[in-house]
Amino acid sequence: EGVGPQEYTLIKMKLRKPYPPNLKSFFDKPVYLVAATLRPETMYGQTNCWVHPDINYIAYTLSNGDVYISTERAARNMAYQDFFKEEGKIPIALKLTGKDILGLSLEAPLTFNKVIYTLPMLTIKENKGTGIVTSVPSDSPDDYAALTDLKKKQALREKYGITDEMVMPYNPIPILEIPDFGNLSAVFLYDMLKIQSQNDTAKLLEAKEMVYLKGFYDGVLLVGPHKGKKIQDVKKLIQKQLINEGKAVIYYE
Ligand code: A2H
Repeated sequence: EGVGPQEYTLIKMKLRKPYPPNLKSFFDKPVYLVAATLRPETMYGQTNCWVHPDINYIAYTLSNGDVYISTERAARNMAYQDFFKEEGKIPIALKLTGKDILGLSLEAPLTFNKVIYTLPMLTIKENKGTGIVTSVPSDSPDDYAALTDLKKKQALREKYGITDEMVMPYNPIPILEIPDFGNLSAVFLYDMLKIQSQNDTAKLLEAKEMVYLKGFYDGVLLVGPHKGKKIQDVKKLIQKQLINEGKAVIYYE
C-alpha cells in the first residue's frame, strides 16, 4: 500500500423502514450501511450495495445518534477520527454477519434508483475500507462482474435468499463517457477481456487499471448539475456536496 493514509469517501446508504426483525431495536434511529469509495462522482450509477456473506460486521452508535454498520476494523479507525462520543471507544450495539444483512432495502445518495438492495460479493476484503462496497456496474469492472454473476446464476441468488426483484431490474446506468470505452466502460472492458466471473482476478485487475486513470483524466460526466464537465474537475465538488448534505463523510485508513 501507499505511504500516507488513504482518504476515502464513506457513502451513507440508509436502511428503509420497516426495519427487518434483527435490526428492529434501532426502530427510532437512522441506520446506515457505510461504503468506502474512491469514486464519489460515480454515485449517480449505484445499483446495489455489496456485503460479504461470511465477514463479521457490527452496528454501532455515533455521537450524533446515527447507527452505522461496517466491519469492526473500520469502526476502530473511526474511533480515532471523531466519530464517537469517547475517543478510542466503539459504542457497539449489535454483532452481525454478512448473511444477517443481505437483501436489505436501502436508499442511496444521487442514484437514479429509488431503492437498492444489499447483495453478496465474495471478493470483498475484510481488511480494506468498511467491508461494505457500493456497486456502480457501469464503471467498476468488479461490480459489473459480481452483478452479472447474480443475474446469470439462479443457484447463487437462491443460496443467499436473494429474490429476482432485487437483481433483475437493475442494469448499468450510463453516467460518464470515456473516449474509446464509451458510456459503460466496465461493460466494454468485461466484454473485451472476456471476463467470466467476479473471481477472474487477473483480468479484473487489468480492466481496473485500464479504466481508472483514463476515467480520471479523460472521463466526462453525462448526468447531474456538472454534466459535460471532466471528472478531474468535478470529483471534489461532488464529494463536498455529498458531505454538506449529510450523505457522506470522510474516512482515513
Ligand atoms: B470503488 P483501493 Cl465506479 N473489498 O467505488 C473490495 N473492494 C473494495 C473494498 C473491500 N473491502 N472497499 C472498497 N472497495 C472498492 C466505486 C468504484 C470503485 C468505481 C470504480 C472503481 C473502484 C464503486 N464500487 O475501485 O484498493 C471500492 O470500489 C477500483 C479499485 O483502496 C473502492 O472504490 O483503491 C475501491 O475498491 C477502493 O480500493
